[in-house]
Amino acid sequence: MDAVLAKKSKPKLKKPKRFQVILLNDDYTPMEFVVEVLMQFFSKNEPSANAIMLKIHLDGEAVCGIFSFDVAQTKSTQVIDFARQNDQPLMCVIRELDA
Ligand code: TYC
Repeated sequence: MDAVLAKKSKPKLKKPKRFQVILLNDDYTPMEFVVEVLMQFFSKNEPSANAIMLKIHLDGEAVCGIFSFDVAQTKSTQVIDFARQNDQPLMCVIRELDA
């Protein structure tokens, strides 16, 4: 009986997509509020929260974390809800990495 050789199939594993959560600068949200957001929602310590806040203030935006789509979306919504509850215009967006 002839041997049947199974063709070696390539593993079809796709890399999971990653999403940056980005805070945007504005002229109104207090710096201390942004530092609080970075500590509360992105688990930053105070020096690193301060550094990220200043980068946003100077450059217009900064990446606060990289997550799966669901986590990124949830964080962004939570930050915007928290800002609106406190009457702040702070904006948070997500951006796909390597898209
Ligand atoms: N630019 C704001 C101010 O001068 C501070 C600020 C920083 C606002 C970061 C938003 O994502 C932000 N009060």
